[in-house]
Amino acid sequence: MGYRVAVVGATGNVGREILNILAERQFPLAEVAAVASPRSTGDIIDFGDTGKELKVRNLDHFDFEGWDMALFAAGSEVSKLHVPRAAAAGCTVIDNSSLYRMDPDVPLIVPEVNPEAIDGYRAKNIIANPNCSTAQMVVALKPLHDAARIKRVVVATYQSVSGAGKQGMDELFEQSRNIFVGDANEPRTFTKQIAFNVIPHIDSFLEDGSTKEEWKMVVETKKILDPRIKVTATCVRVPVFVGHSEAVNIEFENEITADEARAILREAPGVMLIDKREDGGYVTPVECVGDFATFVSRVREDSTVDNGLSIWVVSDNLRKGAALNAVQIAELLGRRHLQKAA
Ligand code: 11C
Repeated sequence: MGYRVAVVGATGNVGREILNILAERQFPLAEVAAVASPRSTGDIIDFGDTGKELKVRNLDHFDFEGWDMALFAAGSEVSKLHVPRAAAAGCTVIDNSSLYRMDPDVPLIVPEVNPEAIDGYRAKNIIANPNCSTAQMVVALKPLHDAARIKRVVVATYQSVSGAGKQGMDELFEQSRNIFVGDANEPRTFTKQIAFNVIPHIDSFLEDGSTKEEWKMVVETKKILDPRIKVTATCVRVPVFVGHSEAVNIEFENEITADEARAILREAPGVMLIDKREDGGYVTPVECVGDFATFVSRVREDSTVDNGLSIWVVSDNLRKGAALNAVQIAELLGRRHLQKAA
């Protein structure tokens, strides 16, 4: 006995990782469907490294009735069209897009942080998966918040191009090559040259001069962790293929030393502390790729404020930031509500 699970957007960066992770974690499956837009219908894709192949099914004609869960990773426009009909058909949706995240009737879940909030899913039969940069940050913040109450967070992100999909990865690759061979470069996915550059702009601009990516880090952290926490973010795209990094400065209500924070983080669910205070004794994005953990390094006190700490947080944005978190939500949903597994 297992679940019937549909993966929507199965041919994209995140959809492929969802299939890999379902296979890696031996998620109890009765059946898995790879579903995507009509242009991919009939394509054959791997189900992780199980040796099993899946024929891509057409989302426009896919009937969600009888399916236990659908993991959507196809963007807000597709979610807007197809999530309501999947949920109405009795299939619980775990949605990766930003569409439902701030809906008060939709729980926004990071299983290490707010698992109990999943119980609210019944209102709409939808659960939202947070933005990648929020997910990894709240995994690191949660145990520190429990210990010393966070008042304010100042974060600068260093986000990889895979956050912008396969076209973002292709653009970095092509631009790097073009620069080496002397060919011309025209930005397409990004607003400026991304190869050998950094761009302080992710998602659209808001009226106050911040970007939507920065706004998401503020409001999602409040919804998942604690509405009293103040957050200010600067989100930056960097020429890294996979793995988001974050420099996080935290101000606490109560005293907490760097040693105490390290001891707490060492035991925290989902966190891997690598903090040797020597050359190379910290984690960089290339080392986090393919891993499940949120890595924390460079834990140190900030003496410019009362009870301040600075940390460095790195995680695979396609995994903890998207696909892994979605599969962990599916596991949690199974354990708490849809007990069906063998
Ligand atoms: C990026 N964080 O790195 C974005 C990708 O709201 O789910 C994910 C956007 C979202 O570009």
